[in-house]
Amino acid sequence: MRYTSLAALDRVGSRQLVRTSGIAVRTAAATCLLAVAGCAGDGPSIPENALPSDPEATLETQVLFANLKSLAPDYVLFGHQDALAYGVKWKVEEGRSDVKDVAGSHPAVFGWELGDLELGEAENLDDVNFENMKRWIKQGYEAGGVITISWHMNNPVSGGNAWDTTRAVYAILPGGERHELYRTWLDAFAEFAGDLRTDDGRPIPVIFRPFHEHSGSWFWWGGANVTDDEYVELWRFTVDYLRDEKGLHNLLWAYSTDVFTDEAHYLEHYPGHEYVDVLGYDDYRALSTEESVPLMTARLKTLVELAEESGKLPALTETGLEGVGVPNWWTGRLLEAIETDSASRRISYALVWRNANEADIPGHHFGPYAGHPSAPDFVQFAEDPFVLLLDELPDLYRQSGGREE
Ligand code: BMA
Repeated sequence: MRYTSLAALDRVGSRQLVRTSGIAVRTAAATCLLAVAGCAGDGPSIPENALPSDPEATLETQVLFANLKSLAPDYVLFGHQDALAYGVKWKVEEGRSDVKDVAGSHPAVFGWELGDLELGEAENLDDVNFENMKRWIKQGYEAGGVITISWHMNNPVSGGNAWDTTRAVYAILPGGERHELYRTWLDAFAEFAGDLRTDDGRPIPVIFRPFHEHSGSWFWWGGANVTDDEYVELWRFTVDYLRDEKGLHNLLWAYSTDVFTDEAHYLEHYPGHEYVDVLGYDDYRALSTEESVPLMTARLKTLVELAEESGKLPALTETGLEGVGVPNWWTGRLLEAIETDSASRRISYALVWRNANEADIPGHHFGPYAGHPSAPDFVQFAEDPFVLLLDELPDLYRQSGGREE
């Protein structure tokens, strides 16, 4: 398949994707990847407002960020949590995902979860082996996908899990009684992230989304369990420590609330533009009824406007309807919420949560799977030229030149 460049896509118009039997073919020849990055000969010159918050971000991380921003106005990348690890009816089958079973391609965005890494466990809280996870992250990256990581971190004060709302943030801040413990947890993260490398040693860019859904009160780092100042200090310390002390420069930082009422609500606890790259939010509510779909559209508009003003990347970092009990949920609700408005459609990606294996948690799936009543609608969703799966992505990691595959 010939992949072309984003710049070429821009020049020839952004609708040069032609699908043949579910496989996208891009028609224009590759010249230079990014209009914003300059063509071969110009040298790398990514404009200021396209740059990630880390001034020392690796070139690939910068290029990914700029490329995602360049795609955002015209496409939405579809993501799925734990896609390569298991599905509703299978576990650990190399090369398989429920999304691929249904639509012929893996998702464009691969979400992964680190909960229990901090305890030194071999597997995360959902029984995904961390060594396997590293391999799948590499596979996803090498196939051209986007990697994002969340962390349902255990409660560092009570020893309970992420949902144990014993107040704890104050204790892990510098000077707090659990601060040294928290540093060891970040060290574990740094070791994990440090292993995410290509064969020739280049760090794989990751959208890192810690302390998510903090506008709700169900995690120890959220809502009533933390003050504004504590949250901001925790976020900044975490960025400074991983970036400056541990030397991780392959991270794009995603700030990701739960549902919110307006811009001011969204920005409560915001740590500042120098500490954030992606403006995201999680929404499991709006798409549960047809009447509330416009609520998601309105929230996405707010995100897009904020992100475009500040040079950030807007994203629907988690969504889904558990069990997908509405057969046309994909086109009738998700696509409807994103695509119909000229602002909301400018988000970068939308990720649905995991498809838990039916032997572990029956009915706890947010993606489609083969034979599920929503599968035909998912195929239609995936075939919409606006929606990109993995097989339709241009090379997101290169500044110039497309690639032949
Ligand atoms: C939640 C559920 C849990 C899971 C957690 C972390 O939303 O899916 O079963 O343990 O995410 O992945």
